[in-house]
Amino acid sequence: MPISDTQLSKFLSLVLRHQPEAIGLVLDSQGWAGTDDLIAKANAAGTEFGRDDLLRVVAESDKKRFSLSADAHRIRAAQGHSVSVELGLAAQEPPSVLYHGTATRFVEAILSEGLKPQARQQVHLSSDEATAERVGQRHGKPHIFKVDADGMHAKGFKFFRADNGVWLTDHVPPEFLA
Ligand code: HQG
Repeated sequence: MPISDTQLSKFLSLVLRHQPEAIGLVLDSQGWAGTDDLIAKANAAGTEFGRDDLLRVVAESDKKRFSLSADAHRIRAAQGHSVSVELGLAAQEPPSVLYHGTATRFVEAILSEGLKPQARQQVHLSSDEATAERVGQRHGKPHIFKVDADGMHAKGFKFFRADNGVWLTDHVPPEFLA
């Protein structure tokens, strides 16, 4: 059965971030899959879509979740992986302040342990508060942490900017959180 664009976007997040093996797909070390391979394996596993559908969902993704190679024959998730991938991003100087939205029930643990990647490969941060608020709402009553990215950068912590603008870092110790 053909699927909606929203379902296709969720399906792509699942196989490109978390469970490529669900359809027998293998990502390379940087998280890329061949688009033809992806389409063939998805269709064989009962998730029907074509190349046009794939390109439309990639282009229209609100958060630009997926990146295409220059020749559009390879695709990967811009961020959010739980499978181990090396995105190959160069470390960059972050904006002086970054934001992380979470749920109020996690605040106490975060203040004692800092921000940890949990199931993902890295901690996800945003450059604006509104995005952080939306991210936090996914988990419950939102709480926004301000991250002293400038202070972390000065201490040698590395920051990476995913293709879609999300900022990534390995761990944010509590002393950099407000
Ligand atoms: C929390 C979405 C307890 C953390 C979004 C978060 C984002 C802790 C949750 C992207 C903790 C993990 C990522 C600690 C962190 N103790 N809880 N020490 N450290 N946490 O979903 O950042 O729509 O893995 O605060 O827009 O919410 O999927 O991460 O609440 O960019 O494209 O543990 O996913 O993008 O949750 O979201 P997640 P996230 P997509």
